[in-house]
Amino acid sequence: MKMVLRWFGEGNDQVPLHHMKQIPGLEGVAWALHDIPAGEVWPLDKISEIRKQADSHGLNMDVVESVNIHEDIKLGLPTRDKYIENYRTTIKNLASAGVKVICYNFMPVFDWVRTDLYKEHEDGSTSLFFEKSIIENIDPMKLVKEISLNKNYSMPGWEPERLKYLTELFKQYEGITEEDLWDHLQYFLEKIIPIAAQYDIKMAIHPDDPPFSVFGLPRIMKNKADIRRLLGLVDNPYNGLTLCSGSFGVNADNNVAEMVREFSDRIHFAHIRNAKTFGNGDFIETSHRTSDGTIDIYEIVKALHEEGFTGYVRPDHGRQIWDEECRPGYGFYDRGLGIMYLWGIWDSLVRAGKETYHVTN
Ligand code: CS2
Ligand code: MN
Repeated sequence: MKMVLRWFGEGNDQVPLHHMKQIPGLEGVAWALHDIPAGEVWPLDKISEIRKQADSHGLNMDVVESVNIHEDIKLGLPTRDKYIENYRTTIKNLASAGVKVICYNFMPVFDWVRTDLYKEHEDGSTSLFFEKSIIENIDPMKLVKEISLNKNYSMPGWEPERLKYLTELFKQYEGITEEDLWDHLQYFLEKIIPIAAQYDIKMAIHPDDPPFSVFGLPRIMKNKADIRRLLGLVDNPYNGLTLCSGSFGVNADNNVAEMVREFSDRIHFAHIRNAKTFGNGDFIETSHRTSDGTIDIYEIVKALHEEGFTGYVRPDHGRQIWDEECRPGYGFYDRGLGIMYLWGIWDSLVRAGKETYHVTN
């Protein structure tokens, strides 16, 4: 596996690249042009600026997270063709900088959803928390205010430009079913995958987070059946998956290690994190360690290892520890610890494999 870390860009990330580079085994950053609104072309000069910054620290920029999809594409509006054309141009531009994987998601209106960004654990650390009964009863506008107000940092997926027209957006989604969303995804992929293949960039859809409908909006990337359907929409290796353990894993019916085994050849990027579920739809994000949460991180890494996974991996969200000032979910310290936990599992599997090899040969 090739280890990368999410980076929000110079001046927008609390962690400088030279600190990231000090993490053992870190090869690159998962980056994005966060100031370009969804639907617009990513300009070549801005991309080559990132190239220079990454190069000067010996980090690759192979993975982009995310090139966001304009809502008109998800809604299937006639204006979608213009935005799809822009997306194709962005793919070509990214290819010129050597990008290999584009992570994206197809969630209407919101990306990830939580009810508390600073839920305190017994040890005083904090992390993202989801309480189902709150979501069922809260006005989305109120949640948006809470999430975007108390921050010094913009939250990925909750960008102000995206949320400005929230009421109108909700209206537009009235009557849009999951089947409609599938049709719109297919339309998009049929136009995007050929160009992605031509430019050797793998498309990797991120699952719905959490993996069920919120605020009555349709969501279609929730489980194994959905992944099978996605891969069949355009049956091409360039149409693949971001396997996010924390998104799929909070539904007890999703066995993430099994997903790895079934879909390994179409997993281009993996997000690995743990969460503790409470059986009623609530969950809290924890350290990456298997025994701290409900998701079996060891089994997932083992499955990746056994499948000979050579794609990109990043630790996903972490807790906020040691009084770090950071974007909730994106503490550097806990993600760094997460990386070392993942390497610990991986290295011992590699070593055990070699030792078995020696014994039998
Ligand atoms: C990420 C997602 O921060 C997170 O929850 O895992 O926001 C992810 O970046 C997007 O859904 C990918 O498009
Ligand atoms: Mn993720």
